[in-house]
Amino acid sequence: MKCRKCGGRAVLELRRHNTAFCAGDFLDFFRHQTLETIRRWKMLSRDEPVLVAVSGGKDSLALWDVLLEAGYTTAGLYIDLGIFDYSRESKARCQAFAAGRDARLIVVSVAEEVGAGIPQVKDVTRRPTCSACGLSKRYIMNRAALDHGFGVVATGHNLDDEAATLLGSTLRWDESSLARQTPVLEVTHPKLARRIKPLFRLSERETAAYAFLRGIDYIVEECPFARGATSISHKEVLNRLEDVSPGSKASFLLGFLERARPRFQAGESVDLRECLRCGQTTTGEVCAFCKLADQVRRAAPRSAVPLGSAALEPTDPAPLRGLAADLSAASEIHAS
Ligand code: Q46
Ligand code: ZN
Repeated sequence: MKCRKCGGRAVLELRRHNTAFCAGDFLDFFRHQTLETIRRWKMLSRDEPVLVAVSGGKDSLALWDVLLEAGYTTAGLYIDLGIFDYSRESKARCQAFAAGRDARLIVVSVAEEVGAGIPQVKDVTRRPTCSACGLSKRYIMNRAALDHGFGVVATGHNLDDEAATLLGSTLRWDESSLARQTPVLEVTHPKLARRIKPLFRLSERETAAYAFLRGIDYIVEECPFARGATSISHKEVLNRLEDVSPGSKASFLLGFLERARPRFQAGESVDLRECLRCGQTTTGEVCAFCKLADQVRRAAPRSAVPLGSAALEPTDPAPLRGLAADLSAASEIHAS
């Protein structure tokens, strides 16, 4: 297999683009796709500082790497969810990445903000774990951006993430999620930072290959709470479709963004105001994050296990689905 660009030995075949690249040309392709996405979707201007939400995984660290290389002014934001070894190891990866590039990393701990880490929050609220976690992450991302003077937050969502979210929302015909699914969430209130997803046209396999070829040390295990998530089944279904018809994920997502989303967006109007307690945006009087923190506070005296303790740490190995996917991308590179 030959590189389409230089004719040298290719290390990765991209069936949906009907092409293959050597290591150097693949890295250029990846950077170009990311920066072109930023330009075409008007995500960022050249001199606009951007806060990059990093989880320690391949996608967000690959994104930060591309933005740093391209000369953007960035800081990383790591949100410590307090999820046992997963959080300890992912935080260490982010700190090492930042230290190795002399980049600024802001760390915010959910336990300090809400009163307990995500595993303990899960025990005191009726919300599904990922819903409480997602709410906390969105809130902290926005507040950290405003507190530190960033008007925009970038996340590492890739094509597989976005296509799986779209499939889930479509299966439920969740019109408000469909209206909000976009790679650029524009601000509709002065207290909101713009949210952008510059990797949304690159697949999980491509970000794994980029991180591997760049020597980025990222955490391959997924969060233990990801086990059994419906988004994983949606990704598997889409992977099967992609196998028989390369390009399916991209045409599903891009077709939606171009042709269908404007119709859902038209019916969506939300009246935002400021939370009476914290000043962040909400549709009611007190925001969902403040209510969550209240629930945790009320539960603290009743809890048998001190909130914030790691006594409930699971003994099962962390799910290795991410590892399997990444190894297959890496072994393709080795084998070729
Ligand atoms: S939402 Fe759920 Fe993730 Fe939070 S609890 Fe883990 S799996 S980290 S993307
Ligand atoms: Zn609030």
